[in-house]
Amino acid sequence: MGRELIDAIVAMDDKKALQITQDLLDQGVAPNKILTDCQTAMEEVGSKFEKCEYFLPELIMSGEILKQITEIIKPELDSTTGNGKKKGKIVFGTVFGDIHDIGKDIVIFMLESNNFEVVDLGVDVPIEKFVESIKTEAPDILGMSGFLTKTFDAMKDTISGISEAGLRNNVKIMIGGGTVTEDIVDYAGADAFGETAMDAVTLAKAWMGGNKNE
Ligand code: B12
Repeated sequence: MGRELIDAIVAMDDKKALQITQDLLDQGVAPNKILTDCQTAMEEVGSKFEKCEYFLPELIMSGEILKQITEIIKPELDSTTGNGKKKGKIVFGTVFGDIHDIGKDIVIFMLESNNFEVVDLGVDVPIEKFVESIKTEAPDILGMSGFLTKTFDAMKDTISGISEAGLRNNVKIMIGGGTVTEDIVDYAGADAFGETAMDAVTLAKAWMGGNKNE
């Protein structure tokens, strides 16, 4: 069934992909497993794009399908609901030069579901906006998404800007998204990398002194 979902997304069959998602949820398949299949599908779409088998319209369409799937599974994702005391404040954004927001929005949703307060700066966020928000929002953590190889430099430049403003020790910084890997942590001067939205939650809980398995 997982493969069927992947194939439906890659074939841009939105109706089928949404139906399979609903069927999988009805069968009790974990929403995180569905998300993993979606990431696999997006990698396949991405590689077809690289090989010039797909073009920009397919990237856009796959993004639209994934957004709709996310809406269906959001209510089913694991969360520690409740209006309890917030565990910490996080400023989050996709770095400048980059407008990918699907992964970012899933991470923010998971953080909020796990009782973190998140300020979403959006996409293509200039260095100054990150710096300003650290001053005004005084977050515990800064999260940055980036999906293009060129955004490794945007992450590095943003963190340099934060250091130059004398604010680097005020926040823990986590990075992630599409092409980002563990190696970029040192390159950009961040504190940690996360591969999935759940990794972001685990990191945030660990940094705020919470129990990771809570
Ligand atoms: C959909 C898509 C688009 C859509 C985006 C729609 C949207 N609203 O986001 C559109 C059509 C706009 C787009 C545009 C472009 N795209 Co595009 N896109 C994709 C695609 C197919 C899927 C991305 C996606 O949504 N994945 C699904 C999500 C759920 O997964 P995720 O992003 O990895 O997020 C998860 C984790 O990474 C993690 N995470 C994410 N952020 C963070 C942050 C932290 C702190 C942590 C801990 C974790 C974390 O949690 C998320 C959930 O688990 C990827 C292919 C790929 N393999 O990713 C290409 C891809 C990213 N795009 C690519 C390119 C080249 C482009 C364009 C330059 C194309 C063009 N010629 O115009 C433009 C760039 C525009 C810009 N300036 O940003 C390339 C980048 C190549 C590179 N190495 O730089 C890719 C890799 C495709 C490819 N293989 O060639 N794209």
